[in-house]
Amino acid sequence: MRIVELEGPITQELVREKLPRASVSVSAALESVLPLIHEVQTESLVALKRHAQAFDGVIPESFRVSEAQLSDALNAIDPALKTAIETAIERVRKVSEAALPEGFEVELGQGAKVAQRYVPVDSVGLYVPGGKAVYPSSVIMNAVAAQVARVPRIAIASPAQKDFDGSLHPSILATAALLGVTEVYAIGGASAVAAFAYGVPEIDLKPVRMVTGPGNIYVAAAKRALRGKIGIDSEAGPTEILILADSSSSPRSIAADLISQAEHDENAAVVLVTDSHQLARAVQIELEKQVPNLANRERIMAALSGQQSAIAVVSNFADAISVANEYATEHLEIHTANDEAVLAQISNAGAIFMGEFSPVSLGDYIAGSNHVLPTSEQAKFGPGLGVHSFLRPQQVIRYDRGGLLEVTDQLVAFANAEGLSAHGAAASIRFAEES
Ligand code: HSO
Ligand code: ZN
Repeated sequence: MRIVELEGPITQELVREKLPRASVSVSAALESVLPLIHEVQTESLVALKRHAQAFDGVIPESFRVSEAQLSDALNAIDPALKTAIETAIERVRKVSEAALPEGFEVELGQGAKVAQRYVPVDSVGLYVPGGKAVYPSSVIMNAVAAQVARVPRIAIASPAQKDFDGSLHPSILATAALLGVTEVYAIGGASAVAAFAYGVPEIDLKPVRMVTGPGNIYVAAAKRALRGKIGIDSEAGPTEILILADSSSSPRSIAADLISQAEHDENAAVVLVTDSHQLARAVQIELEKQVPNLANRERIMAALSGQQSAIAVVSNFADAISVANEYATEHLEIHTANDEAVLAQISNAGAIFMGEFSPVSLGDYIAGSNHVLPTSEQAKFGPGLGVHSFLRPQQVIRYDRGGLLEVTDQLVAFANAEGLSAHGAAASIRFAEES
């Protein structure tokens, strides 16, 4: 991994220049995705069959997964994995429940109340990739948040697998079964997003209101194309980790955590920011020691040696914190002599992992936090996925006669100023004699 010296002042421009993300162009993928979406909209099941043959190499016997297939997968799952999935579901559920917003009512005067309530969307389609990455953990993160938000209908789609007779990967099926999600489809890629948006009458797939979940660049392009017709979660770029560490930290643990996220993708962005040259070198040595023994070493090596990955050495720790804030990483780890003091100065990060014993992989699976997080600086303005993603705050206005009367003159003054006298009349007419 390259070492780059960063001299203050630390600006957004400097950080973008010295620590650039890999460039991944969703807009280029749009061109090939738009015809696929149109075909699903106009030809429905016929298009799904053609796309399955072309992209998944197999046409599933039934695009809707049967309840028997779900329970078979659950019966066959490795018991240790089953326990892990159950623990993850339980912990993510507890945290999601605590995150449920409560709503409120404000009394603004006699007989003048405004309340806010949270209403779930009525249906969600969760897309689950089926290619090189099979992530039952992502099924949990999306589905549990939607369940705790009380979304009445949750459906899952994932590409048909040639190796599993055109059905889905068993770990996905077993996870769906453990979550109690029974509406599951063997439909992949952009076609799945389109099927969720437009519905597929022949297999009784009704359109959903929102599509969430990870996917490759074509899935991201399909979500971008259909946004507005359906709601989507934020667009996910390649995984990122930034570690803030001082000389008190453990190079071995830090190297392992950097590697863990490099394992996802050649384009994963892996960054260490430190004020210690000694730590920088020690982490480099650790990386060289650990990487060759790992199953995914080639992908890891590609990510670590990419331009998007670096060890940034700064001249003081205040600059390190500024780099982290300007970079606005998906995952931030803090390994310092005083992690809480550093946390207090962090504004921009998707999720923050405190100290040596809170690695990102803990959050990926079983901490109880959600692992669907903002990438590509989106942490500067937006959150990751959670119960809030599936809830709409709605305001409820409750004024009685006295409450309205008290502000009618002011309302009329406003309306006249905007040249909209009918607006004013809509209030004042209630208090005028009928002529
Ligand atoms: N680190 C990924 C999530 C994940 N890791 C799934 C393992 N499985 C993006 O936050
Ligand atoms: Zn991960």
